[in-house]
Parts: sequence; structure tokens; C-alpha cells
Amino acid sequence: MSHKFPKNFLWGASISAHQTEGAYKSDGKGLTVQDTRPRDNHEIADFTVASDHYHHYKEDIQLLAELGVQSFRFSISWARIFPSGSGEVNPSGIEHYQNVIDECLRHNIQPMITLNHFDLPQALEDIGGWSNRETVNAFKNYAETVFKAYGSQVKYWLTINEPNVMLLVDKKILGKQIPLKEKYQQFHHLMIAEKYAFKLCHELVENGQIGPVPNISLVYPATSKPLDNQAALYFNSVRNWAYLDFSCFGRYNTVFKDYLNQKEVSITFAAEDKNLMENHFPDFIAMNFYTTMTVEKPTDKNNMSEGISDQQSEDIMDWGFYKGVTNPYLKKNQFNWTIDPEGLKTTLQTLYDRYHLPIIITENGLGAKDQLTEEGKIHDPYRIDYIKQHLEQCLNAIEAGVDLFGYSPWSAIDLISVHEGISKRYGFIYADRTEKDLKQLKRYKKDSFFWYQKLIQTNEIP
Ligand code: BGP
Repeated sequence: MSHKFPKNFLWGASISAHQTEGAYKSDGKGLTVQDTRPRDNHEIADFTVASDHYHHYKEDIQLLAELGVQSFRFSISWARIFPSGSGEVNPSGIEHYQNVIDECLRHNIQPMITLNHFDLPQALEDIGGWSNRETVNAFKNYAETVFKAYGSQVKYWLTINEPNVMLLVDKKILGKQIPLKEKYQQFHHLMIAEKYAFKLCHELVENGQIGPVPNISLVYPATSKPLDNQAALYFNSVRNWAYLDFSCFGRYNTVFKDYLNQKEVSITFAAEDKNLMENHFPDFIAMNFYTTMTVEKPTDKNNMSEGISDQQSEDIMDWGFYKGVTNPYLKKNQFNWTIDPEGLKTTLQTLYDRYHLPIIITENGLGAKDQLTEEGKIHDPYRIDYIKQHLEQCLNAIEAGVDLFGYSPWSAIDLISVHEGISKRYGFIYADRTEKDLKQLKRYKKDSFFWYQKLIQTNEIP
């Protein structure tokens, strides 16, 4: 089997604003839900400083140019552009991301911009967040402002990062649990906001390409029991297909509708929603993949122990539908997330056959407790191995007919893990955060940096 990727395969690397920028109050930025959510002490410094990418972006992009990536996925912090979510634009925010885009283009790196990545402006949260239709209107205004500011320089756009994980793993991602009925009204508003982004991008960005960016984990049944298979069908629909069917088909699928009916959840539509849903679609699918999930049909109402999940440490327990169980056939990383490279091929083929759209992987990576040696080295063979195994499956999927056009692993530089804070590192570039003087924060190239650099140079797996 050739290890060569297609000629124009797009090699990238990914980050998000709140997990890397720091500078959480600088230059007029408003607070976001990530700045205000309850955290235990050791985490506060992390997100206020993170990797200080806000001040180090030139150095970081220079390193990415050395790495050889052709694209760089990053998110814009909405609260830097509109400190209170809407109203007055903050010129310093516009200027900052213009500088970042300029730096990328100077190095022939294509920016791939996520409009929103878990960091809703707090002022919008204060009026009910995604439960309030006003937030959809504010998002529409924000997206229009960003497309007008940068659309002539940026081709690739991603809408809202992982709305499924945001809602299903609300405790971890947002620091609070959203009541079920409210959760699915938020689902609808998030997906309508995405439809506005598709519409505005196609109206305002010449040759603009835009895609949704869910976290997709194919769901396996724990056994061949018919009810376990039914549990997998429902969790696949609620966790994965409900989102992509809305984005790509403009409708709710039958299983998801049945789930909502059984939960006695009804969603309020606005007059314009049907037309939006059925007339604005993505150009590609961006998919974040870490691993697969496994569920069984819960049978013992007395044993309502929360299900476990093989990733995101989300507790999957939905009585009457599914319960997360560990997949005994998969290895786990240091943070108890399973590793399933073959599952990536299955997921890609399933996705491609269902939606028939080009796909790019915009997150895939291994979080670990990397060690910086005295000589400034970081030996991370475990990360090289994880990425190599997953890229081999990407090649298998391409050879099986999947139109996979890019790979942008998580993460370009070390950042703050949503679940595990400062200790869980994903980057090809080690971000040292021990210096008190932020200007002195150093970056170090890990062994995986040189491995990925060679891969990009040769366009084949070393
Ligand atoms: C995805 C998010 C990323 C990042 C990643 C790794 O769901 O899109 O922002 O958080 O998960 O997870 P963690 O940060 O919990 O290690």
C-alpha cells in the first residue's frame, strides 16, 4: 500500500482562541463564558495566560511555517470583536486578527477560521445564551462583520466548534448542566446560527468555503444484543447525525425526532427557520475525531451509575436509551481516552456515504504529560505513533473512495485542555509556561514536530 497522500492534500494544524491566547482582558476584549465559569484555582492562571499566543502569534506562526503546514486552523474570540457580543465593534479586536491573518499569508499559510469555539461572550450568556433567539441574531451580526473584514483574504471557514460536545458534555465544557428541554432549543438555535453563517459566507466571501465542525465519534453497540444495537442507533443519531443531518440535509432525522418525542421535548421554530434550513448548505464537512464510543441498552434502573465514555469523560447515561461502556478491545491514553485508528476509517466511510461531501479532519491528536528535558527536548513517540496510526487509516479511507482533502491535527502548539487544564499537552510545539515574565515564555520543538515536518515535505507517512 502506497503511503503517499494525494497531491494537493491540505496539511494543517489547529488551535482555539480561549485555549491558547491568554490576554483574556487585553485590548478591549469582553469576558466569555470560559473566563467566568467556575474553575478550581490551578486552572485560573491557565486560561488567563494559556500559552500567551495573543502576544506570541508571530513566533508561533513562524514555527508553523518551519513545520511546513499549508493551513492553520484557529478561532476568533467573538468577545474581542464585540466585547458585549453585539453593538460596538472593538477596533483592537479587528486589528489583532488582521495581524494574525497577515502573518499567515506572509508565510503562505492559509488561515482556516472557526467563528466560535466554546467561548460565547458572557454578556450574551447573561441574557440566556443560546436559549435566547437574540444570541442567534448577535451571531449573525458577528459573522457578517467577520466575513466583511477578512473574507477577501480567507477562503476556509468553520462555523461553531462541536455544538454536540458543548451540549452533551455541558458540565465539562461550560461548567454547568443545561436542562434537557432548554438543551434542545439551544441545539436548534445553534444550528440555525450555523445556517446563517453558510448563507452569509456564500453571499459575502468570494469563493468562500464553509463547513460545520462537529466532534464525530462513531458509536458501537457493546454486544450483538439487538437492544444494544438499538442503543447505538439512538446515540449515533443524538450525538452525531442530528447535527450533520441539520447542517447537510436541513432536517431532523426520524430517530432523533423520536428521541425528542419520547423525552417530550418540543422545539420552537421561528418563521424564517424552514427556509433557512432548506436552502443553505456547507461546502465540506470538518470533523474532529479522537476516538469512537460504545454503548449498551441500560436495563437496571437501580444501577443508575453514570455511564462512562471513552472520550471527553462525558458521562453517558440516558435511561431508556443508552449507557456508555468501556470498549475492552481498545487501548487507552494517560487520560483514559480510548485509541481507535481503525474506527477513524469506519467513521470517514460512514460519514462520506451519508453526506457525499469533501471531508477535512480538523482535530485529531493525543494529549499527554510531555516532559521537557534539560537539553530542551521533548521525546513524544506516543504522539508520533498515534498520528501515524490515524494517518494510515486516512490513507485507507482515501483508497476506499472517501474524498478526504486535509488533516489539521490538535494541536499546533500546547494549549489548555478543556478537561484537564495545563497538564494535558497536544502540541507539536511545547509551550513553556513556567516563566513569570510572559514575554520570556519559550517554545520548544518536540520530536513529533520533526516527524510531522518530514511527513509534509514528502507527502507520505515516514
Ligand atoms: C475537543 C475540542 C477542543 C479540545 C479537544 C481535546 O472536543 O474541540 O477544544 O478541547 O476536544 O479535549 P481536551 O481539551 O478536553 O483534552
